[in-house]
Amino acid sequence: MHKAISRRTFSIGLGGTAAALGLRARPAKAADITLKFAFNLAESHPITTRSREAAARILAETNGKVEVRVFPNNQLGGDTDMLSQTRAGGIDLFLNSGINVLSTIVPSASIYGLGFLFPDYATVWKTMDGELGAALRARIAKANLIPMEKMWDNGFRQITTSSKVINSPADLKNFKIRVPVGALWTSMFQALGAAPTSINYNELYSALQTKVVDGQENSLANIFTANLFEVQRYCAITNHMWDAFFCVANKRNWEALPVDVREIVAKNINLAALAEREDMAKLSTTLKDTLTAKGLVFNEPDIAPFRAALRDAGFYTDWRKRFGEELWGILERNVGPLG
Ligand code: X2X
Repeated sequence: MHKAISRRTFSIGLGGTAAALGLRARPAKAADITLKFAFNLAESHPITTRSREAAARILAETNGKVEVRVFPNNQLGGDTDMLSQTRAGGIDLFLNSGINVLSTIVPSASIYGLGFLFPDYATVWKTMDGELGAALRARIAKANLIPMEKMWDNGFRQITTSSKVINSPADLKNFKIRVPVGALWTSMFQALGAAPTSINYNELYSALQTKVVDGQENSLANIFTANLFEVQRYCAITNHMWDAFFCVANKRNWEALPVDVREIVAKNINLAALAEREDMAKLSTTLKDTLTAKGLVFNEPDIAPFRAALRDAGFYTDWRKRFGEELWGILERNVGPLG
């Protein structure tokens, strides 16, 4: 974080000029505070659009004094690198999935990625905006990362391959698939019989192109916005997990901000997350057609055998022990009995 003046004495005036400046406002002079906001998703992803919108609102509402600089598309490094920078304070605000690198610091943050957990978005948001989300945010805060309240949707995940149609767990046997860097992801695809490799998102396209791996799994929004359809041929609609991002702030940098600035930043980031969820819901109605037109070939396997394979491999029993009874109990109260 860059600060031009002492934060102890700095406080913004919440005058009518904010509205007068409008969302297109640019600071006439350099902002007093600049915050770096970074993540892995592509420029055209709704998360990027909505973060830029939040940044414009924050600038306007602070009369040009607080500039949030948005760095999408791994501009500041891959996820592992961005997480280190966030912990060190070089990045102020980091958007990352609790199942992804964030789980290397806060393992329980990945619990919502358990296979075949959520039947629909109604259950997703009831759970994550409710008791489970609060419990995970409390655990993240203990790791000196301050989580904003609302999660950003990263979508239900589907499996793509360059080589074959995935119709049953047997088709995944020894299949070389990329997964993000998180223990739950590796464990899940091992339990399904595949051969997962952890690769950060910034290296995914080239890993697929050079056939380091033959497939990957992601939301249709990411398959589209990261151009993965160019290097993949088949897509199985498995909805095997749902993912979302926490926005976490470096604790020291966050607490150095004046309280009124914190409020404006948090409010606009949370509003942006809610708007982004709507964007994703709208996009989900058209993406299959869009990607079909780009040449991706879809199939819709019966998911019961995939679920059974996870159960039989002891996946749920194993992770229940790792997550512990408290979180497991909260989860089951929201989604019903697991395993
Ligand atoms: O790395 C991925 O696949 C992505 C973009 O979906 C996540 O950050 C979990």
